[in-house]
This record gives sequence, C-alpha cells and structure tokens, in this order.
Amino acid sequence: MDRDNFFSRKAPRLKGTAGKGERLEQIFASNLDSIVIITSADQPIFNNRLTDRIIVAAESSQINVNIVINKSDIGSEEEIADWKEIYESCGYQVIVTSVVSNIGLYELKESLSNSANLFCGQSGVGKSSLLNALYPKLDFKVGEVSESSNKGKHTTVASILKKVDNNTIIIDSPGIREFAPFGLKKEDLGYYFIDILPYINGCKFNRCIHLHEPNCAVIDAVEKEEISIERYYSYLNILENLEDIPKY
Ligand SMILES: Nc1nc2c(ncn2[C@@H]2O[C@H](COP(=O)(O)OP(=O)(O)O)[C@@H](O)[C@H]2O)c(=O)[nH]1
Ligand SMILES: [Mg+2]
Ligand SMILES: [Zn+2]
Repeated sequence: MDRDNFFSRKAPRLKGTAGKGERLEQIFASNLDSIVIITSADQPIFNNRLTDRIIVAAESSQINVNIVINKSDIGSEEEIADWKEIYESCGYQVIVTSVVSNIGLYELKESLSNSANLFCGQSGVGKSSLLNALYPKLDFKVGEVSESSNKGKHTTVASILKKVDNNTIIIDSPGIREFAPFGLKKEDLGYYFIDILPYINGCKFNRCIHLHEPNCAVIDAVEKEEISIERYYSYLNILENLEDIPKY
C-alpha cells in the first residue's frame, strides 16, 4: 500500500564499524495511527532519554504518541506520578499499567481500539506481556530480564503485525537499544518537543538552537520551571548528535 506516514530511525551502527560509513534510514512501520511507547517503572528503570528520542521521531512524522508506564507493581509510586505529570503536561496520554497486578489494562486496550498501533520500547519492559494480557490469542514469547545487566535480552527479533480485531492492528517490535531520529537538523529539533515549541518564537535569534544564545525564551522557560529540566536535558542530549546547520 502507499505510505501515508512512516516511522524510522537512523540504522544502528554494526559492530566494529564505529565512525565509519553513512547511517541509512531504517523504517520500522508505516501507515500508523499511534506509536505506543512502552516503558517500565523499574527493571529496567524508566528511560526518559529513550522515550524522548522516540517522541521526537514520532512528532517529526506527525504520528500520535501514547506512553505506557508498565510494571507499576514494582516501581516507586512517587516517581511514576512525577513522570506521568511531565508527559501529561506536554499533552500526551500516559497509561500506568501492571500485567502482574492487572492495572490499566482495560484503559490501554480501549486506547488501541480502531487504530494501527506500533508498540516500541526497550526490551524487557513488558511489550509482549502486555499484548498477551490484552489479546490472549497472540501468545507472544515473553523473556526474562537478564540479571547481570538488568537491561533485558532480545526475545522479539523481528516486528510482528497482528490484526486483533476488524479495525485494530498491533505491531510488536524488537527491543530498542539505541534510537537516533533520522534526518533532523539542529535548528528544527525544538519543533518536535511540543513543550518547547510554544516558546521558540520568543527567542531573539530566529535560528536559535536554545543552547547558550542570549535572550533565549526556551532557556528562560526552563529556568522558570515552565519546561521540565529533564525534557530540556533530553533536548540537549539529542541536539549533540545532530548535524550542524548548513552554511550557505
Ligand atoms: N513485575 C512485573 N513484571 C512484568 C510486568 N510485565 C512484564 N513483566 C516481566 O518482564 C519481563 C519481560 O517481559 P516481556 O513481555 O518479554 O518484555 P518485552 O521485551 O518488552 O516484550 C518478563 O519476565 C515479564 O514476566 C509487570 O507488569 N510487572
Ligand atoms: Mg517482546
Ligand atoms: Zn532559544
């Protein structure tokens, strides 16, 4: 079918090729209604840097984002509430779940209904477990989180698309270890942080990248705690690896 949209990243480097060769665009899926970012409250610990990287790629493709914080049975209630608040105040739907304690599963299932959804996130956060709990017929393989690294081992090796009812599609993707949005320019990154976006017009320089320019409305907003410091650190973390503004 034609692609109405697609979600991609920079292809990860192959082992032993650090610094060599161009990194091509790797497409995960196309014709999506939603990207469902699955995170966990613990084991592995909540990874907001990875979450923000996936959000940026989704925003740059204009695809809706939902965030799931799974394993709420083992996470700190206070930390879960703080992260929920940060992402909800950006405007994203955040669903707190636990497969073990049967929390939030109905709400998640409702949010997936009648759309095409890509599940993505680190391995070990519970993507396959959640999908099995919502749609028992799927019977996806569930992996143990490896004790030594606490990062989880890969159990899902390829993306798998399933039609779970007439109008609902679910794609389970392999665990993401690293995620770099493809084809972004430094000067555009702020547009894909929807909490930073409203301030951009207030910056003195119209090509401000909100790093250390004078009279930057974004930095002001961070200082006034109108933009979360964690989100701003994610912005800087992504900015660091993007191409410089082309000089004409
Ligand atoms: N405590 C707890 N463990 C969970 C939960 N969901 C999944 N797990 C466990 O986390 C591990 C990884 O789950 P899996 O579904 O394979 O994660 P995936 O790699 O994201 O697909 C398995 O041992 C699951 O039993 C949960 O809500 N709470
Ligand atoms: Mg899996
Ligand atoms: Zn600025």
